Amino acid sequence: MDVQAGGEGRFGATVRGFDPATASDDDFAALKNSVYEHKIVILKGQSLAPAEFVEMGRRMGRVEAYYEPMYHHPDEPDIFVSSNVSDGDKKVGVPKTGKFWHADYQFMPKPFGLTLIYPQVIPAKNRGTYYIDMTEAAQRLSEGLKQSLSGTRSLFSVRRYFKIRPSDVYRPLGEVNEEVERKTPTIAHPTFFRHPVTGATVLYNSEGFTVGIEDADGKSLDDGILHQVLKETGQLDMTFQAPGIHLVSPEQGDLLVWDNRALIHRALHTTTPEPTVSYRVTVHDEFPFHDDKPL
Ligand code: 7UC
Ligand code: FE
Repeated sequence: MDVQAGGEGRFGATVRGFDPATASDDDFAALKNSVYEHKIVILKGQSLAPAEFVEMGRRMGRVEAYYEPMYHHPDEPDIFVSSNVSDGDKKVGVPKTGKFWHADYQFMPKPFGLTLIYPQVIPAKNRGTYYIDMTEAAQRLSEGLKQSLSGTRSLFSVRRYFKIRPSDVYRPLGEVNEEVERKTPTIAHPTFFRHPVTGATVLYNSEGFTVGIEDADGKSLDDGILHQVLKETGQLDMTFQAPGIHLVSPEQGDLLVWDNRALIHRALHTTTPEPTVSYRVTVHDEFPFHDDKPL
């Protein structure tokens, strides 16, 4: 396996010559170390069937299927399908997923440590995903904001980006809302936590899923503070030119693995009617997601 940091002028590292079918446990451990070190690794030249992609995830930790079945691959429920393509008259997966800044499962009590994305059909225009390294963003925050956030917890909910399911047609919106609050109640994570592998301070916050911030006594901080966090980290910049925003545009055969503690991401969806399909497997690594001790 050949790891090249910043290969091809890109964020993260590029890995060539990694074959999941023949890789040893040590090879997988080395790959995971590269992911924690570089935050995102792009494995080149992959050609995996859906079951092989899931198997690769299993070599990296405990795979967890998405909680809403409408995203599942018909043969491999552990694969989350983002797709605007219909298979005959059967729709597979969900279109326009993740088109907002977030970390995967950030609204759940135990988010995934690692996300694997394997693009299947790549559009020619407007392809890829934006990333922000929130360990770097934590360091860049203004001193005043760092102080306001110190020792706080951030509150998370999926409510603003929960997708209406086909079975929700004709249901009252209030009833759907109640179901979302019951199944995925608002939960808290430390605003700053220590990354269990790298020891870096992670700023755990996103425009998509953070719904509030509270101090150690459970008292809500002014909403202006959350706005300032989103602004200083670049999440409100709709030109995506802010320092710290990186675009990764994969090509056929690329498989991306990223550190879902350190990075937030935002999908760039094509505005043209081009087909686009991407498979995702999410994995809990062997470390606690965080130690639940706000810094
Ligand atoms: O449809 C979507 O954008 C899915 C999103 C609400 N959740 C992805 C995740 O893993 O948190
Ligand atoms: Fe995502």
